Amino acid sequence: MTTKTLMTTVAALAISATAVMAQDRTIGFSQIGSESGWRAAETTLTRTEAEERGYQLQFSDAQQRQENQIAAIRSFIAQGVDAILLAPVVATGWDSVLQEAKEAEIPVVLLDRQVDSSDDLYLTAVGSNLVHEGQVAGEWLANEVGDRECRIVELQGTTGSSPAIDRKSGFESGIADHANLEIVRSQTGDFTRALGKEVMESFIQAENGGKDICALYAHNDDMAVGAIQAIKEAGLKPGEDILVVSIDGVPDIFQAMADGEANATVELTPNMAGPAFDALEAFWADGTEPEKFLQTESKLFTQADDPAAEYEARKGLGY
Ligand code: GZL
Repeated sequence: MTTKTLMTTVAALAISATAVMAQDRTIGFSQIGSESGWRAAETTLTRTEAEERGYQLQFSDAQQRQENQIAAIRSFIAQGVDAILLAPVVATGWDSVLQEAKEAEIPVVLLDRQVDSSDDLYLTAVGSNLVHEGQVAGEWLANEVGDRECRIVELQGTTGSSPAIDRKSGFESGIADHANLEIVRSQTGDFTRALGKEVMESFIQAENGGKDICALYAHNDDMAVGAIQAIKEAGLKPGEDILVVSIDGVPDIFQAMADGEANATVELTPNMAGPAFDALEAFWADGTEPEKFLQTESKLFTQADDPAAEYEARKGLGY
């Protein structure tokens, strides 16, 4: 056998061994639910990524209830999965179930949200800098309004979730040096379009038919899209009478921006599974311990960034 043939054979064996190793792997994924377009995209991309890497994915949709996530994790432990992906709906209440996974020697990777538990209870967390996202949104609005008085209404994410906590504090720091900007009403829309619309209707009613509102800051695009509908139904022009800034970068917010009905979004990548699986594969290969936080990038988009093209680029990516 020539050296070249030998090398080709070795390479082929190495690839097939990796594939066999991956095919032996079963991953439990405790997903929050399908509350937003972004969440749907994250689920789609996780399924695709697992399939491409030859993993068996056990998927659980918690319908945004922590007790369902905890039950799913316990079921994954009982099944003896090789790893668990967890997108934690809220930040607290995970210590005991994460301790059970640790005792079962099943690595847990957090996706897109953080937990208050000690970081020795999970392998790593993949996500964006949520505070930074809020700060970028606040700084954009401050720059946009200049010295004009601006009464802001805020649609918060799910109460007790790390994005709701961090995006609120980040936005407040982004406007802190601008006394002419003030958050006058703030309430959770639970990251959904329906509740975002409903809460915005109450803000409009409380604020002189919306005429006293200068801007909406929504912790995700889906609540902003719902609020845009409420603004239009009140006879006002979203994007003009009321500026709209939010976070995620889902296709429909780019469509709204192209229509002049939204002004800015901070993009959050839905591909958290790629870095998660890379970290798990390094850990399985030779015990490599990853950093405890693998940060994904955030990028501001405004109406100046060809939103129609950005819409086309994201349409059909599982949102
Ligand atoms: C943020 C993520 C949030 C998205 C929302 O990392 O947890 O959850 O911004 C989703 O669209 O509901």
